[in-house]
Amino acid sequence: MTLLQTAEQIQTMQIRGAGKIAREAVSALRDHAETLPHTGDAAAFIREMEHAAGILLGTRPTAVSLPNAIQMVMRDVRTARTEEAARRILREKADAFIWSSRTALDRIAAMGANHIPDGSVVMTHCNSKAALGCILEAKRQGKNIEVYATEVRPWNQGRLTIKTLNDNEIPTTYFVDSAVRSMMKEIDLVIVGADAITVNGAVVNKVGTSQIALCANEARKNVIVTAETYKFAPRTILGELIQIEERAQNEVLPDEIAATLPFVRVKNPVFDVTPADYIDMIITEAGALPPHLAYTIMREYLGWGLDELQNQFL
Ligand code: RUB
Repeated sequence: MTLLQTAEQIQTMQIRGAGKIAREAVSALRDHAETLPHTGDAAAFIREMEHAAGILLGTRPTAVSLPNAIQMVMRDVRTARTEEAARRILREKADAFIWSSRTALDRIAAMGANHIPDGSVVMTHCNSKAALGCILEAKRQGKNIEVYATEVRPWNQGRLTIKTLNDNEIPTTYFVDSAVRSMMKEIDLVIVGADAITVNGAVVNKVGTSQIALCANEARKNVIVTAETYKFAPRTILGELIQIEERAQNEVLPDEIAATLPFVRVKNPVFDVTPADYIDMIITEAGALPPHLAYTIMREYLGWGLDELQNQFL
């Protein structure tokens, strides 16, 4: 698949989910470099790779895993002195990112499974590889668990989730998003993924997550977020906001119906923000942390200490 095809598939959601988007984007960058002729001109090679990175970055705005992954791969490529060095660094960094991303999922699954007691009923929302990993690991350990999964309008990612759960013989209950509050009394805890986590510990995830967290808070049920450290958004330290993707209105209301309703406006935000107060724990590969330790992750894991921050303002 070419880089443009990968970009198109991310944009049209054939490739989706924050972790997968990051891994596929990094693979596309690595494979794109292989298609470029060797000219000995490092600057030209780096320019072309920056252009390619820009195309990938323009696909979807919310999942911070995408810019973080591209930055991890491109950072040292930019300072390479020869084309061959730039190519080698790019290959090594891309492979390292993909490997560490998979390892992170395994560690999160192991830690998350510890928080799913035998006999419990877990609610999940959307289709998160990190969240599902914990549920599958709990099942693998022989725990008797059940899952409540939402439909996830308008893209119905819940169908992907229930397919995986069914394939793994996990008893699952499927329901429309608006039934979340009614279902709260039947579940024990909530586990979801994340597209971005801000410095104040707020979690950006599939729209509807914040309503689930609000209902869980009311019902005194724990909300666990599972997220690899590259889902933390260091630039929120500088006051940058996470852009919430708004997709086309015809994903919600067909054009032919909308055409008959000239006074009706359709909004289609695909993510929302859950404040830290509604989250009990964020499970990362670095450990299970309370959300207010988000800055520690940014400093220790992503290298955004106070020195780096000051450099941003110079
Ligand atoms: C996917 C979504 C997922 C997160 C985490 O939204 O909100 O919960 O991306 O997923 P979309 P993962 O379907 O719009 O991409 O844990 O797999 O990274």
